[in-house]
Amino acid sequence: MEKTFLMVKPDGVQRNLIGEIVSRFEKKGFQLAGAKLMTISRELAENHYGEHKERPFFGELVNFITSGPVFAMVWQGDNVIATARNMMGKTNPSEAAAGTVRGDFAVNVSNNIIHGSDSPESAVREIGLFFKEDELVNYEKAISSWI
Ligand code: 3AN
Repeated sequence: MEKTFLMVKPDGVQRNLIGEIVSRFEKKGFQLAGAKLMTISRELAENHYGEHKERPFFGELVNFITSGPVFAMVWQGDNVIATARNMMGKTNPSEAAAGTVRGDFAVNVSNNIIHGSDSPESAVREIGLFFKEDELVNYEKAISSWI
């Protein structure tokens, strides 16, 4: 089953949005396969955001993501990578549609509440960066055949 990496960023944790965000993905019908509250080291942050190394906001991005705890998650389900991106909304919250996480809760592109893998390749890479194999749980849900 397809898996993606989602993370409530420090602003989302500070604003008590973990439950709201988890609830949205649960209600949609996706299955939580792993989760942990953690503080990201600079090394992990620089690795995770490696593709943005040359961008002018890279330093700010690393400072922000290491500034406080994040809630890292792995979710699974049909088309979860693309669907989760839709549920997150556009990177810039001022362009994110109402009903999306960023559209409903964020105003600033630097503090946009949630991260989600943008492709199957980044999902595999990011899950591997944040989770050990034995931290992911596979379990049957009786409801899974209904959605
Ligand atoms: P997304 O998180 O929607 O995949 P990316 O991968 O383009 O967006 O950017 C990664 C993160 O970098 C964003 N979540 C956002 O926090 C930050 N970011 C993107 N563009 C800017 C910008 N112009 N100024 C400041 N931060 C930015």
